Amino acid sequence: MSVIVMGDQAVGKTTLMLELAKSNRGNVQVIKPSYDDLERFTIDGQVMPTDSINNIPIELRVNLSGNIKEIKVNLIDSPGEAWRAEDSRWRKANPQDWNFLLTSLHNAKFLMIVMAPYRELLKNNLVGNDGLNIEDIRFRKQTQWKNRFQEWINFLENNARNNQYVIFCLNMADLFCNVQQISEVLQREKSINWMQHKTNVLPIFDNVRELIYRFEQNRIVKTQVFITTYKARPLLELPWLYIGT
Ligand SMILES: Nc1nc2c(ncn2[C@@H]2O[C@H](COP(=O)(O)OP(=O)(O)O)[C@@H](O)[C@H]2O)c(=O)[nH]1
Ligand SMILES: [Mg+2]
Repeated sequence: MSVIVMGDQAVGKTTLMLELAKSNRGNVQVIKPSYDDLERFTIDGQVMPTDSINNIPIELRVNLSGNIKEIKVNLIDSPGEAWRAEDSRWRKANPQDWNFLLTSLHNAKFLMIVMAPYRELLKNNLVGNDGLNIEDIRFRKQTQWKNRFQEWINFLENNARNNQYVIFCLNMADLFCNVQQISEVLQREKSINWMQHKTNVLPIFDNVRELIYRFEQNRIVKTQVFITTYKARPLLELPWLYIGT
């Protein structure tokens, strides 16, 4: 099965994949490729901006409440420019790549949309601790963030099939909530009730909840929402447990 990872520039798409391969502990293990193989996506320990489409076959071992399952996933990482809705410069300059992405999207079982948090959601101290600035252009103001979300919905309405699993990941959770605390709660859970999970996470998507509901109305497969961060393993793994279920 294939998973396509979409999202604007520098929101953490590549990091989510790389970090998953970094550790062999936890409920999701990357059997192949090794982190060393994936290091070609980094330079001096930093993730390089993705300037081309990377189609990476990975083998995962997921532990679903004691039930071990090995899954093969074709992970398609993409450059953020490809998804810029406001101008299609990249698409015009790279027609073949764009075609490949659209075809991949059409054939994928899971569509993962990674987003940075909006500015008002951020906690000043957490952002500061990470050496980031709240004014960073990745952190859109709430209204702009909502508009961007609407653009994703429009895009999905035009390009996604209604039996594909759409996953919204609000990444960089470490900048807006206590990820340690959430991780501990997650680790205590024996099995995950995905409906309940969605109910728990949706309040963070409150300003776009109506957009999500409207989008879902005519879909065979409902959407799923996550808050993710590479800084807390349980949150990093969760979308993959869902995919493995
Ligand atoms: N604080 C924080 N920074 C992150 C997180 N994920 C990614 N980043 C940072 O965001 C930058 C862009 O990440 P990258 O994976 O290249 O984004 P991509 O362009 O979407 O693939 C890097 O400097 C990462 O270290 C996260 O969960 N928390
Ligand atoms: Mg990238």
